Amino acid sequence: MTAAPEIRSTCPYCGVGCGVLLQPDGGGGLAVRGDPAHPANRGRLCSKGSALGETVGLEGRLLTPRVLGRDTDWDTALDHVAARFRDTIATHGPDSVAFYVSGQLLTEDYYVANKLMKGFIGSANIDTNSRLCMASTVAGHRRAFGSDTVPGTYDDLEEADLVVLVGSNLAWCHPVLHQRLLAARKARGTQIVVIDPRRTASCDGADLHLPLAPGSDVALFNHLLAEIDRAGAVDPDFLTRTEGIEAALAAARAEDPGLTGLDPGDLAAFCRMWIGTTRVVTVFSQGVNQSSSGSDKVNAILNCHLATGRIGRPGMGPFSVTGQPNAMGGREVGGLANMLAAHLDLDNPGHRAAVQGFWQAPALPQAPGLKAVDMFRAVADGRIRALWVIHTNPAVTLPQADQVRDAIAACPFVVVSDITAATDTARLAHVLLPATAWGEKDGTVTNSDRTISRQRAALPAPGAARPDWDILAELGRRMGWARAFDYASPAEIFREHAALSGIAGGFGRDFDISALAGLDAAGYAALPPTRWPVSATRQGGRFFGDGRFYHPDGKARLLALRHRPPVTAGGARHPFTLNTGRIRDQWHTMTRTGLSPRLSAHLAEPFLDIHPADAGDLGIAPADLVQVQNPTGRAILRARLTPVQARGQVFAPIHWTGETAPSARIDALVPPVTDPVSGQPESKAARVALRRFDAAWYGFAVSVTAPAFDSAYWALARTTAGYRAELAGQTEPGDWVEEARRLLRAPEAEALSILDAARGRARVALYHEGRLLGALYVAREPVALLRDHLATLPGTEARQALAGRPPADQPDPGPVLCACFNVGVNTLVHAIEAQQLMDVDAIGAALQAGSNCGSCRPELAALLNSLRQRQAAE
Ligand SMILES: Nc1nc2c(c(=O)[nH]1)N[C@H]1C(S)=C(S)[C@@H](COP(=O)(O)OP(=O)(O)OC[C@H]3O[C@@H](n4cnc5c(=O)[nH]c(N)nc54)[C@H](O)[C@@H]3O)O[C@H]1N2
Ligand SMILES: Nc1nc2c(c(=O)[nH]1)N[C@H]1C(S)=C(S)[C@@H](COP(=O)(O)OP(=O)(O)OC[C@H]3O[C@@H](n4cnc5c(=O)[nH]c(N)nc54)[C@H](O)[C@@H]3O)O[C@H]1N2
Ligand code: SF4
Ligand SMILES: [Mo]
Repeated sequence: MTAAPEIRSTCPYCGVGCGVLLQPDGGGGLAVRGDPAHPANRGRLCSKGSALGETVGLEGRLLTPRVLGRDTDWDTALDHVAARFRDTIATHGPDSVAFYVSGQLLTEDYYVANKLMKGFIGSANIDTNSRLCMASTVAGHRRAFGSDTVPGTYDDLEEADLVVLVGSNLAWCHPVLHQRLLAARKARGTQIVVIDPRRTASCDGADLHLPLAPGSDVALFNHLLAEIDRAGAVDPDFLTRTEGIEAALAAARAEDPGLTGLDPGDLAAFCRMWIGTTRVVTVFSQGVNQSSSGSDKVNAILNCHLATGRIGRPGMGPFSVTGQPNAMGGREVGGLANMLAAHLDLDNPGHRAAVQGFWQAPALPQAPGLKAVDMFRAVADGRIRALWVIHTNPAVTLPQADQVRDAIAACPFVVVSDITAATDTARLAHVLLPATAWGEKDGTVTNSDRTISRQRAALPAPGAARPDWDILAELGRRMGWARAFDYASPAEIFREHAALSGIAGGFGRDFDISALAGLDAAGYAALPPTRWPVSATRQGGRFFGDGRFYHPDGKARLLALRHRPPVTAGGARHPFTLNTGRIRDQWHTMTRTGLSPRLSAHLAEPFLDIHPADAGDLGIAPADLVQVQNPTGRAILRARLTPVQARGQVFAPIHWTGETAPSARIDALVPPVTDPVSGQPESKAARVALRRFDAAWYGFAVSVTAPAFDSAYWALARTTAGYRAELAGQTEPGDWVEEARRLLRAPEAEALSILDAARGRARVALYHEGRLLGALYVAREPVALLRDHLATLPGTEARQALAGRPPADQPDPGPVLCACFNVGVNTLVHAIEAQQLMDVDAIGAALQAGSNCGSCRPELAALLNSLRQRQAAE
């Protein structure tokens, strides 16, 4: 029997939008490899894309609709939702309901959600997690260009001579794009500068790292603009296509570059490099967007590119890399509360009339709806009485997450569409609707460089799960708009979306894919990756090289900007700036990546990175737990002492939740401060106080089944053998053997134990018919154990589990660094020293590490570097 042909699709994670080839195994599994024909990745995948096959199982999936915790059928669930929405609107008006959606929805899903809320319910109360992600860029683009247009393409990163990464950890967050950049650097010597308060994996291989003071990007780029002018590097011809240079320059000259806290020599070197390199691309991401001055940061960067005319030509331009797989598609359909559809403006009566006519909609809102943070404020104070959350987890990821969680819990009617019921948000829903997941659904996504790619189904829809567009359309029909929501396929929706973009094109807007409006089912099925615009007159390419912009006069705007410090609260009582962000191998709230043992091995526990001197001042030792606190909330995290953190700043990852580590919900600490223009929250500059968390006991556990923890601190991760967990508590139980049986949910298990009550030490191994069900290791200080070894034992006959380390003849590989080939740090150090491996490629040749997806290459380089430094010091 020959295998069925591979199915082309797109990775569901980051905005790079890599093409994948899927091969179903016939038993519900999928083999996944990079698509060599996709222009974004040309066959490459990062660690997350490579592990997609480990995340498609049905374990934990929501498979039937549920009303008030009871399984039911679609008719019952949707009739109930339609009735509650209708009643709420009838009693309290259309603005008493809201949708909170996601940049991970497919364009077709998103289009239907936006049409239903803005066109038919008649409210603009639809906002999206893109508010937490891309809103400042959208605002900055619109202010400068008159439209939300990404001018360049990925090729520009390869054709540039200088690439500046501002607030972007490209190595971990857009790994395949970073690999493309590093390959270009090898081929043509591209220079790389990283502008980030902390030293990240993206700094390995960079020429210069500018550790600027948090929130000081406007001061930095204002200084650059003033220097551009002083050096005579402005482009007078291009400036005729812009307005505002004089005011922008006056503001820039008045700025104090000392606000950046940077070494003047480094600052001067950066300006020289930027000014002296025509082919310069400035990449920016959440260090720019997620700020109370986010839109100004964006415009400060755009100012420099406009002043020099370095935009829209090969190898030059500002480049916003988008986070989510369809952040761009969401902007195209107008999914934000202040946008219409097809990049049309909600506040433009002509645009409104055109969309209303096209949709044959009863009413269109005249004013913007509530932006994410305000939307949940309105949920909290009862203005919003019916809420539908689709494909996002706001109880974890919004600022002030504990208060948001409480507001959702108190909302009279909450609907959640998800692929699992085990999320902090889904647990609060009155109605849960099961959506088909990546791999099961069909539609399109647009990546950071405007390339529209198809996601295609390779697996059947499990249980009663339905695609998000289908659920939304069904609700539209049940609310009385049968004709407007009479969709039978995503292809039909895509055609309508493409036709509407033609109307926008008629208004002279950038987003025009009208040439795809006639796509038939076969054409949609076969649609290859296509960069917009796609109209009768335009095909892909770059924007703005010709100096034509989308403001009514056709010109761009430079803005006069001044540095505004992050909005902080707490003062001297909260002396640390809390920076937050991502780690290499997890995706947001981990509902997918957390299922993969390989991905969970990289960093298995939430942490707080802190400078060793700050930790010393506070009496915090490595591996201690730290309590982080401010007026908004608190968290408990594991301390990692590291000089990559500047003094006075700490960093924590965003990924842990009530499901995986309830004390590590980091947004519990982020106050609801937003950028005044974009409404995007300041997610990277909360002020916090720290102190050592005094635990009475610390524990480590491994288990075949999901344990049931309730201690003050716990963090759970998947392993090939089941689970591993870190624990800590404030009161010691009387009997550790019984406690182990309770926590590991094995009340009947046989126990082997070593107990030393006087010193507070306990080791308990639980067996059933000779196989290890789980084990618990406890001490009064953080327990030192060979965790990676112990994590492999559950399910085996391991009699030596109590020893806490492998038998003497079995070397301990150490924490996994290369997820693809499961290579641990100890194995690497040993091989590097024994075989004199000099570079990352040599490591790959010897151990395979780093030779598949390449995501760990920056860490391999850092390891080599630190060994070299150690040797030099010896
Ligand atoms: N592995 C992984 N990849 C992802 C995701 C994921 O969850 N996991 N999520 C995706 C999504 S949705 C997004 S939005 C992107 C985000 O991608 P990135 O923006 O690259 O990621 P972050 O870690 O949020 O933040 C980037 C950097 O901003 C820095 N920063 C903080 N404050 C400042 C400041 O004031 N100025 C400057 N210049 N820098 C600052 C932080 O130190 C951090 O290193 O990643 C996408 N890719
Ligand atoms: N402090 C701090 N907070 C942040 C950030 C930060 O850097 N710092 N970053 C912000 C950013 S940039 C982002 S993008 C957000 C991300 O935050 P969220 O969007 O809230 O996080 P996700 O885990 O991506 O949530 C996606 C949800 O959709 C579900 N899901 C998966 N597939 C499907 C499907 O096909 N259909 C449906 N209906 N559901 C599905 C998943 O199970 C999961 O529950 O977090 C933001 N919050
Ligand atoms: S870089 Fe990685 S996560 Fe992003 S789209 Fe490509 S494979 Fe997926
Ligand atoms: Mo994002």
